[in-house]
Amino acid sequence: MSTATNKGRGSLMGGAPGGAPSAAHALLPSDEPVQLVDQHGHPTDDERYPLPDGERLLGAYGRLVTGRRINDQANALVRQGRLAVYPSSHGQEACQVAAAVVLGGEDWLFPTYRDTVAVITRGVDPLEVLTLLRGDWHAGYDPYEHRVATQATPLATQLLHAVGVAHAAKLRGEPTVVLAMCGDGATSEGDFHEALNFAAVFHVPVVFFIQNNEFAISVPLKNQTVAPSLAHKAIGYGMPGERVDGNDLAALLAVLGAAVDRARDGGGPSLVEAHTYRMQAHTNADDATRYRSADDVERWVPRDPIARMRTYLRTLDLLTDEGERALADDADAIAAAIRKGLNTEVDVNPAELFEYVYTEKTSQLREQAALLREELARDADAAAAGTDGSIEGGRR
Ligand SMILES: Cc1ncc(C[n+]2csc(CCOP(=O)(O)OP(=O)(O)O)c2C)c(N)n1
Ligand SMILES: [Mg+2]
Repeated sequence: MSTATNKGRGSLMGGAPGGAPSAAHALLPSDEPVQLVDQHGHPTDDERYPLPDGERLLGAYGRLVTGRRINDQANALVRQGRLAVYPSSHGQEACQVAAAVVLGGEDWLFPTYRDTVAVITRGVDPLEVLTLLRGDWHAGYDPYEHRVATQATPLATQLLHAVGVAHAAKLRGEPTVVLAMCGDGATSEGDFHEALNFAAVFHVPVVFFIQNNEFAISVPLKNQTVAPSLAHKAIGYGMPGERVDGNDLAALLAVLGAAVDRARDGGGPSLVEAHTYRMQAHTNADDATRYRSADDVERWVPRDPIARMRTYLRTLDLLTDEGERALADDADAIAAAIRKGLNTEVDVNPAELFEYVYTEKTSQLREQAALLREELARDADAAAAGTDGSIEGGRR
């Protein structure tokens, strides 16, 4: 549908909807989120950002298919007791894939606990990523290898770390851009404010990417903010904000790509809000039926990010039956490797719990480590003697 707001240039393209009447207006997101391919798979007449070419979309579409398969597989592994927890990004895969593929090798990604698919799309081994959610290692991957920070569970803390890395890159004269992800709920944290303010004042190359999936566990967006949108918060810091359909892969690639280019060209930070929906419970530990209805969720089913891009690419004859089969086979192979890896028992050394955090352990940690060593030694003795080492077993 053609509206006055989807003409002109987007705020990340150096303009504002309909032509900016003032510098302040140029920072504002438009009223309607950017949408380049609608939910039926048809291109829109939104002219604010260029539609990515078919080949680029096809490549990213393959990542969507894999991302969905990884979400399904991880959920199944939770039910089988192989993963302790999994915050699924089912329905948010377009955000996950776009956040990773708009970055170059020199850039950094700062993800949250929900962004497993983004981390894998960036190139980190799926097994190493999921190790964290199995609970047997501090973080399963080396952040420096693919320039992906560890997945942050404390809300919004990663935004400050991201700004620090971007600031350092700028001081060193490196071309690095940092993309920092957070949820709608995280925008209520003080760290969100501090990160955006510091980034704007020091003009650092960082893109803040909010996945607004309408919930922070059970708290709906309306209890989180009464701002016109989360992207409108950007103007308070003096950076441009943009709103994008978070289930439209094409729009996400265009908008996040423009934000990254802008940061790399010395344009400073920006804030992108993707409008999406958390289709599944917060995690397996949450019962979402207690605070939202099945109808609420149903409404988002037709907006699925994978179905619409599939229709678009099939209409252009870029995606064929054979191509679809190959993508499904690739995704199955990744899922099979995840199953195999996570069904293999690993030898965990509990003493490692005390390693890798402090160069020099605190006195409490030294004490606790000693207690654990004693307990492990007792268990080993008990095992050798054929008893279970417990009080009931007569050893303590
Ligand atoms: C500082 C902090 N406070 C509270 C929590 C508990 N907590 C974990 S996830 C979550 C909801 C976050 O919602 P949102 O930012 O929208 O991300 P989503 O889970 O929807 O991706 C909360 C409150 C936490 N992890 N960290
Ligand atoms: Mg949320």
